[in-house]
Amino acid sequence: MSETEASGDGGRRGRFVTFEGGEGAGKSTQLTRLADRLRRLGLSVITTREPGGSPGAEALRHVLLSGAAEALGPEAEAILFAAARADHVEALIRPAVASGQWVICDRFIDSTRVYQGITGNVPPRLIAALESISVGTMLPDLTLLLDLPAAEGLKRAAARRGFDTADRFEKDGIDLHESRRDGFLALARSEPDRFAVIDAAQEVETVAEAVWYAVRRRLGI
Ligand code: Z5A
Repeated sequence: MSETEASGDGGRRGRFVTFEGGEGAGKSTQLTRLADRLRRLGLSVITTREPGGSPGAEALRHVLLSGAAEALGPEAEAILFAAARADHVEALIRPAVASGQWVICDRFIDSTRVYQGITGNVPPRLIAALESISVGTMLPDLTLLLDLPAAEGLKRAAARRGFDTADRFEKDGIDLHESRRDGFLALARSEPDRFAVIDAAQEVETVAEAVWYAVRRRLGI
C-alpha cells in the first residue's frame, strides 16, 4: 500500500503521479496539461522532476546530466540518483502529499530501474536497496508510461534541442534507447495496477485525452 492510500485522513487526500518513458516521449508536455486540468477542478497541484525537484537534488542534476559522474561508473551514478531522490522525497514530495496536494513528477524510480538497472547493469539488489532507502513507502499511486519508438522520441528531442549538445543519456545509441523502451514496458507488465501505458506516438491532444482517461479511471476523480 502506498503512503497516500495509508494516510486515512478521510477527506481530500494527496496523490502522487509519475510520468515515465524515453527521451522526447512528451512527458513534460503531458505533465503540464494534466496539472492544468487538475487545477481547473480546484485541486492543489505541484509539478516537479527528477533528477532534481529540490535545491539539493537540482545541484546533483547538473553533476549527473553533464556527464561529470559518468567516469565514476554506473553504480556510483545510481547512488547519486538515489541521493538526489532522497532529498526530493523528504523536502517536497512527502510533505506535499501528506498535506493533501497532488504531486506530479517527471521521472522517478522507474527511470533508475531502467537506465541504471535493466540497461545499465547495476545489480537488482543494489537498485532495490537504494530505492528502499530513498523512497521507503512513498511510491507513486499511478505511473503514466508514455510509450514511443525510440527513433521518434530522439527525433523530437533533437528538434527541441536545436544546437544545444545532447546530455549524458541522450547521446547513447539507438539500440540502447530501444532496450530502455523494452525495459519500461517490462516494468509496466510486472505492475499493471500502478502503470498505465499510453501510446505517445499520437497527436498531443489525443495523448492528453488518454492520460486524462487513465487518471480519472485509476484515481477516481
Ligand atoms: N535518468 C536516469 O538515468 N536515472 C534516473 O533515475 C532519472 C533520470 C530520474 C533526464 O533527462 C535524464 O536522466 C534522462 C534519464 C536520466 N535521460 N535523458 N536524456 P531530462 O530531464 O533532461 O529529459 P527527459 O526526461 O529525457 O525528457 P525530455 O527529453 O525533455 O523529453 P519529454 O519531457 O519526454 O518530452 P517533451 O519535452 O514534452 O517533448 C519533446 C518535444 O516533442 C517537444 O518539442 C514537444 O513539443 C514535442 N512533442 C511532445 N509531444 C508530442 C507529440 N505527441 N507529437 C509530436 N511532438 C510532440
